[in-house]
Amino acid sequence: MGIEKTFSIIKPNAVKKNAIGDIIHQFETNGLRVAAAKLTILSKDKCELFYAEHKERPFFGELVSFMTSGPVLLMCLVGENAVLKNRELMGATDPKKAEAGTIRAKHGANVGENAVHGSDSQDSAKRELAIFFDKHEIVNL
Ligand code: FUP
Repeated sequence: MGIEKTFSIIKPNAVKKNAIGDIIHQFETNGLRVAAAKLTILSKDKCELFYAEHKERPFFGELVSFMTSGPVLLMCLVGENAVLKNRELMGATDPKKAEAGTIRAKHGANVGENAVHGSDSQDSAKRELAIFFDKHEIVNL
């Protein structure tokens, strides 16, 4: 609780459909601020490190191949209760099960191409931010 940082990715399918602005608008109108941002294409190595907990899952290969298939927007979001707030705004992992109005309901294509990633805890946020950002790249707001 309190002011937190969380890690967010706008995934290749959402970048491709030109939804970056709409997704950031959802964050900004719901109390989250962008404290760092990078548009990049993930390397296979970094992507596998990032998703290491899913290594043994049957969808791992497909997940890495999708996440490295085009540009993504990596962000640090800051705000009150940011980890949970971001998860609420994203909606359920499977866009078909995500509540209407959530980012995944609006921009997700299927459970793999689900438009956004958001850290699931403060510990994950710290680990994930450290993979993609140097400390000095995250501004104090
Ligand atoms: P979430 O925390 O909502 O991103 O969901 P998970 O950590 O369970 O899943 C991580 C990523 O694995 C999802 F974004 C998409 C992918 N995934 C699949 O491709 N197939 C599945 O059946 C489950 C997850």
